[in-house]
Amino acid sequence: MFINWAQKELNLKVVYYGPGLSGKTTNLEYIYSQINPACRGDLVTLKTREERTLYFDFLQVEFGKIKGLRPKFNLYTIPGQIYYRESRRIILRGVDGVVFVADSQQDRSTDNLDSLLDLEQNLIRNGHSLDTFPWVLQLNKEDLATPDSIADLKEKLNFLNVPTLTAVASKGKGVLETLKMAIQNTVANVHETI
Ligand SMILES: Nc1nc2c(ncn2[C@@H]2O[C@H](COP(=O)(O)OP(=O)(O)O)[C@@H](O)[C@H]2O)c(=O)[nH]1
Ligand SMILES: [Mg+2]
Repeated sequence: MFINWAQKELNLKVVYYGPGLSGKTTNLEYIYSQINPACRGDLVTLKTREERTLYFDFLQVEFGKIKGLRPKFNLYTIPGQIYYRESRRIILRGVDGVVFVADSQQDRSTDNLDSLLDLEQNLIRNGHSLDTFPWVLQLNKEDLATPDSIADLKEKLNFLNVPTLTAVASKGKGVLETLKMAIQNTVANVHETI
């Protein structure tokens, strides 16, 4: 969180976390395509040749008012692949809220869990932890899931009973709903601190 009192701006950082290819970039692309250009900045995406996220994607959106301040939500994605651990740590610095984008396909179950544990470790490094930090769970790729895999994911990933939504990010389903929930969650938490 960063407050620019001269500009009456409240900057909040929301990070889309999750294993590689779960749909984090797709979420930001859809948000970018749907939000009035007056209320958002450019979508900055750094990609490798294989079109996987190398460092991060970034998008800034502006909504409403909080205690007379204009909140700007800085949305970031992390690179999910194991070897970008250092990038994830850097991106998580100063984080105010997290959207965990899980891949609902049955064979990604272990990858989801590994990524959630990685998030927990990195939150702890920042003085937070999953059980007190504002985060929401998006079960993405619902179109490729079986009823079993959704139930299994809820059991494995939602042991803390956080707000949970299913989504098909590639079709825009559940994307704005997830963002709204993440923003509400994050704002409720900062309200206590400003
Ligand atoms: N079938 C399906 N494909 C999806 C969905 N969301 C994303 N994808 C695809 O999954 C791939 C990886 O998505 P991407 O956003 O790059 O993943 P990231 O690594 O988490 O950023 C892309 O080909 C997307 O089009 C979804 O809900 N359903
Ligand atoms: Mg990506």
